[in-house]
Amino acid sequence: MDRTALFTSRFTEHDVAYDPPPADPLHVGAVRVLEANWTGTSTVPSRGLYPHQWSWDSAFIAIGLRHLSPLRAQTELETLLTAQWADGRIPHIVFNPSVPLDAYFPSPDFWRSSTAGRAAGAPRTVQTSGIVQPPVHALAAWLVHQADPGLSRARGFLTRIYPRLAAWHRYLLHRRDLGGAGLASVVHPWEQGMDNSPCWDAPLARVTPAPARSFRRADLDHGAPEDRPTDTDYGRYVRLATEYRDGGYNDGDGAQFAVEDPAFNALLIASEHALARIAAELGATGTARHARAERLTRVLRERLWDPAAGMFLCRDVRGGGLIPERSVSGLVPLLLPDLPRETVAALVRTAYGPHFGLGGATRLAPSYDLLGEEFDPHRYWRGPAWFNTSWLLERGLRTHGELDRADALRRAFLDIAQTSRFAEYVDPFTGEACGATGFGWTAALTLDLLHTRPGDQVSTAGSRTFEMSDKGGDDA
Ligand code: 9WN
Repeated sequence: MDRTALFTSRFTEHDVAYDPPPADPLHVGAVRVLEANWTGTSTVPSRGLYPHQWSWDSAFIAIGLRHLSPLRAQTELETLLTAQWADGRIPHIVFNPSVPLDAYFPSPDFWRSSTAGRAAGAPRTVQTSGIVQPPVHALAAWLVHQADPGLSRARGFLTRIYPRLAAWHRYLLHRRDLGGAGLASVVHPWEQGMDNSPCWDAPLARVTPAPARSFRRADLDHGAPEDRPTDTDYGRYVRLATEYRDGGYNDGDGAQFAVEDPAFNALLIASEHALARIAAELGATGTARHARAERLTRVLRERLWDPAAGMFLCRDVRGGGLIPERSVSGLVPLLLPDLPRETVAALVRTAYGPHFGLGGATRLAPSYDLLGEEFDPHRYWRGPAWFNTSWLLERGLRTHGELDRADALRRAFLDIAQTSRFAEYVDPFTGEACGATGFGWTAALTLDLLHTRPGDQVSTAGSRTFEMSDKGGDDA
């Protein structure tokens, strides 16, 4: 397909925010993936494996899509937010009713959102899951706004979505503060987004798996069993989701799995800064939100920093301690600019040391400790590299002035995105493609990095604390 066709077919000229798009084959390939995965109102992560709308996927996708079509990027987030529950939660999946039930498990008839979720305020018009995913949304909304503020203001984009994003953060900061210290807990491994991480092994060991015959795994229709979670782990995921559903998706003290995760909370803090900027854009003051984000950054350090590991760890709220497993999640807080200088230095040392191998053995950040007993370069979230986490680290490095390292990671990301055909994830040593190809966030974040200049100190994160060159002015 030639470039003109790409931009006159469904991305109309009106959509395109800059003129003209580069004739770079990587750019063209990324656009093609986003075209193929677009449903008319949102973008699927993958046509085969993940044929519905996923929450944090859509936020990452909007961040890339804004370079092509700010209108479509706004629509992506708006579609997701129409599925928000009255208690503020944004569900991790919004189901497409035209996709057959057996295309993905757990399907809408498992979650039963409109009945089991009634008391929690699930929408009646759309079927969703009942759990959540990391809160990248306010960050994405602010970046999308910045791509075309005129269009955003004309459409009342931020005015309409601000109350929904504020309710989302309220839900996480209050209903999900299961540890009582101010951080949000996840109540299911799928909520954190790194489903099969060895960090969950200890808290999951307390969960009795649902019998294998009680459900049918659709993921094995698409992926090799040795790369996917085991049946026992799947049985535990199903048990946890079933109990949450049968309790009416109520967030009391009942959850047997409750974990404070560093990436989930770092993204919440980054999004809280972004929400402060959105408030300021709408004429309110952002001071309280910025202050809260700074306070949460301190709590994150107090609760989850492990000096010996030189990184953040997960806290098992039910088991009562830090989980001694090193996951890439524990490096993601690097994107928080209020971290003390020595914390930043330790995180960079850890990322570039023997456990994660950046700048040496690995090309992109592995999802799990290279030296960990459970490390496997191909099994889901137990070693392979995902593009969204490397993008977050790239942003973090740039935020803290580690420009040479950020540029090298950006280069590796772009090279591997191209050679892997926008894979879902890759072998961290070789860049060999794993899982699905034509993956939504891989293509979208490729576009975002193509729009980043090497040596650029300004992060795209958009909150005051991310925009190094910004002089403030958030309290209009
Ligand atoms: C469960 C869609 C999602 C991602 C997650 C990734 C995987 C689902 C699954 O796919 O999770 O939500 O079936 O394994 O782990 O991060 O959002 O791309």
